[in-house]
Amino acid sequence: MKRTVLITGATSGIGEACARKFAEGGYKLIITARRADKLNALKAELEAQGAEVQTLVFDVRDAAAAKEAMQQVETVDVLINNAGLALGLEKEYEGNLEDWNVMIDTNVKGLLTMTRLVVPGMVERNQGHVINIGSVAGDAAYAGGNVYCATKAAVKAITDGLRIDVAESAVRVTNIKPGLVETNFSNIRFHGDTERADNVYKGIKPLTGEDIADVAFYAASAPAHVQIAEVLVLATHQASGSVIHREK
Ligand code: NDP
Ligand code: 8X3
Repeated sequence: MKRTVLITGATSGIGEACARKFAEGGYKLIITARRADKLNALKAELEAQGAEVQTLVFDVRDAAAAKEAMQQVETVDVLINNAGLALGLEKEYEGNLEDWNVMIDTNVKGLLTMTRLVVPGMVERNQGHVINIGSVAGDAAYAGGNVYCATKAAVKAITDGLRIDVAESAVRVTNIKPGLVETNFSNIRFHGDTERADNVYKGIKPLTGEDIADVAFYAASAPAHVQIAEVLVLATHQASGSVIHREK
């Protein structure tokens, strides 16, 4: 029987690349995000290639909406908690309170909501895999990263905590921590300032969503006794969240 992957934030970047990769790998897909038009376009594209795709439109910050949407879901074998964002790069003492709330509510509380909704079924079936998309930003703060870095440090602690709590079961838990990945991430971070967003990737060949999808797919495909607990994936000329070598 086909395995099912549920991917949050599948309308762009890493989540969209995961959808393509897992569809190609023979999974049944449940793709979720807020933008119905983008989800439907991806569904049509993947179904034309023979995949079975269900879409769920909800905001991961809305726990009631997530719960209601999940009532349409039977079994999830792999949950990819990917929906997330950074907003702003201000100094912590000059930051925007609303931006902070959105990041914390999405990256931390949204991920927890999905975990709480999906993992009980995995434990009951003694089978499943949770793949959280953390970040190099969670390893150490960088200038202006403050609250975003904190949310990704929280993702690390939440992932490690879940791994401990399901250790008696066959459920596997993975934290993938990418460095610079060229997606819509920086456009969102800089509130649509495309020039500033483009500068993030100047002078370095960044990772792509596909690079991260490959790692997620590998983790999900490893033999059942192998748990890829954590993976830090950086572009070759990036050494940490703040050390990036750029060609002039
Ligand atoms: P994108 O902006 O390209 O994609 C973000 C996705 O998240 C979109 O599909 C968006 O869908 C979804 N999303 C955002 N907020 C919500 C919400 N409240 N509810 C539901 N879905 C939401 O960025 P990336 O692909 O780069 O980011 C994906 C993940 O990877 C994030 O967690 C990010 O922190 C992490 N990451 C990114 C890195 C990078 O350099 N790009 C590096 C390390 C980690 P929609 O708007 O349709 O709801
Ligand atoms: C996204 C990567 O380095 O911009 O998590 O924080 S970074």
